[in-house]
Amino acid sequence: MSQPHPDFLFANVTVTLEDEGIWVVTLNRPAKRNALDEATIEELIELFSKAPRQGARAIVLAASGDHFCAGLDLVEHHDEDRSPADFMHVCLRWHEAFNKMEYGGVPIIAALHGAVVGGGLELASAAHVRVADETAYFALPEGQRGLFTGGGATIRVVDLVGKSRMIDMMLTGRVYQGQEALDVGLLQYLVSGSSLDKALELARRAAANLPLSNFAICSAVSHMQNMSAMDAAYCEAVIAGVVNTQPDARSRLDAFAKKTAARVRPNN
Ligand code: 1HE
Repeated sequence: MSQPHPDFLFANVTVTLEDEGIWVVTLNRPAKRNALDEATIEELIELFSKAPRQGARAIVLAASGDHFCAGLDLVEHHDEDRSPADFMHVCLRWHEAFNKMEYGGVPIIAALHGAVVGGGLELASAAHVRVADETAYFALPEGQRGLFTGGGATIRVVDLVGKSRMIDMMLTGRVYQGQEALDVGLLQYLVSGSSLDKALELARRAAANLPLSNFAICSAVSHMQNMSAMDAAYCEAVIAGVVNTQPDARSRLDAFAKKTAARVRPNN
């Protein structure tokens, strides 16, 4: 069962409903390498603002064509000839979209291929899990374009790879791909087949968790990173108080106590 979501019939982003409450969100402007123009960002804001309240259990973020996303729409940026204030507001809309993703409480698994560059990497880094195939490559070409990041890379890409690597990527145009991209932390899964298939498999696994647990995992961890250690520990206790006593967890605990629940085992 895969059908278009009737509430999100957008021009640049398609949303389909799969089974088990999984949504597949696909950037759908391949002729422009899925570059992010203002209209696309507004679609992402609407979608990721509403998804947590509309029953999404997990979301796969994918893209059509040969590339995941070429970042900021440079042609629109050139044509608009924006003022500093105009572009500040553009960036604030990007932050709105990406914060809704990171803090929204619904697991988002990005299925990456081809170019994941500039703002495309900023978008991917707002997902909770990144899966890439062997065609995927990662770069921050802003320095070469006479630009700077504006969609959260100074926060999220630094979180992934560290300050020095991000600065190197921007200064020198360094491109990461394959095993090296995995090793530096740009992604969590590198697959030889389809990143979309793997992302769907992971989304199904995440969707089998209780929604309140996923809400905590996919919002609280990020909020806590912004806090002092003392405040984060306090917040963790309060959230665990709510999540770990949820009535829906009782049957899972009961199954463990009765030895019918799966045990945690090594992979091989
Ligand atoms: C675009 C864009 C774009 C392609 N904005 N239109 N981002 C970049 O610096 C990446 C710029 N793009 C590229 O390096 C390449 O296009 C790709 C490696 C992604 C793909 O290469 P290729 O050979 O498949 O495609 P192409 O021939 O370069 O482009 C095909 C079309 O897509 C063409 O349009 P057409 O109408 O002439 O056919 C391109 O203009 C269009 N296109 N990329 C607009 N980015 C909040 S601050 C964020 C800062 C940034 O993200 S800086 C941007 C970094």
